[in-house]
Amino acid sequence: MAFRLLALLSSLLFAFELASSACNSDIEGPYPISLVVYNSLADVQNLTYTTDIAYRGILLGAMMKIQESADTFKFTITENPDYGPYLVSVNGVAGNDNEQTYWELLAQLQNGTIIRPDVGVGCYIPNPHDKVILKFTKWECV
Ligand code: B12
Ligand SMILES: *[C@@H]1O[C@H](CO)[C@@H](O)[C@H](O)[C@H]1NC(C)=O
Ligand SMILES: *[C@@H]1O[C@H](CO)[C@@H](O)[C@H](O)[C@H]1NC(C)=O
Repeated sequence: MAFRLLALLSSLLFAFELASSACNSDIEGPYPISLVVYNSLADVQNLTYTTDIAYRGILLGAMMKIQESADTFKFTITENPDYGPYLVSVNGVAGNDNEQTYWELLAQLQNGTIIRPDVGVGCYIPNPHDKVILKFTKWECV
């Protein structure tokens, strides 16, 4: 008797799961990315952080999540009316126009290729397993 009830219950549950998974078939879970803070102008160690990012979530969201959870990661931005958030400083190190320094945004894809996104942190959508690199560096005048 108890067994029959259990069997009925579990088949009901199964039917329910089928129905709900059919409705939610478009839902994609979060995926992991890592973030490397790399100061190419100073002799300091890289810092690496990892987090989960929402399916097709923006990098800025992942950075805010890391900032909340790791007290060794802090950043500041300014809002540009055309291009959104500009990354000014990371962990107290700020870009400086006179010294032509800035935080460059790079991403190492899962297959090793390093790309330089053509958008900033507010628009870049990391791929699953991206290693996002925030590189403090200089720009060259042309
Ligand atoms: C010069 C330049 C830079 C210089 C700015 C140095 C300086 N202080 O002068 C440096 C090298 C720092 C730079 C960096 C980046 N840039 Co830039 N940059 C340009 C460029 C060639 C000219 C801008 C300019 O001087 N306009 C004239 C002045 C008078 O107008 P302005 O409004 O004051 O210009 C300011 C903004 O453009 C701002 N700025 C420059 N780049 C970026 C990028 C972002 C995301 C933001 C929010 C602001 C911003 O800095 C300028 C000076 O203050 C433009 C392309 C173009 N031909 O316009 C790309 C451009 C604006 N940059 C772009 C990008 C993607 C970046 C980076 C994200 C690249 C990377 N992967 O690292 C980084 C920013 C990273 C960060 N820290 O957030 C894109 C933005 C596209 C978008 N929709 O997001 C553009 C359009 C080039 C492209 N790929 O098509 N950039
Ligand atoms: C820091 O990270 C950059 C970018 O991934 C890499 O090129 C560099 O070798 C690293 N430096 C150290 C000391 O690990
Ligand atoms: C790595 O993947 C990117 C994007 O999927 C692709 O454009 C690139 O050619 C690949 N590189 C290698 C070395 O496989």
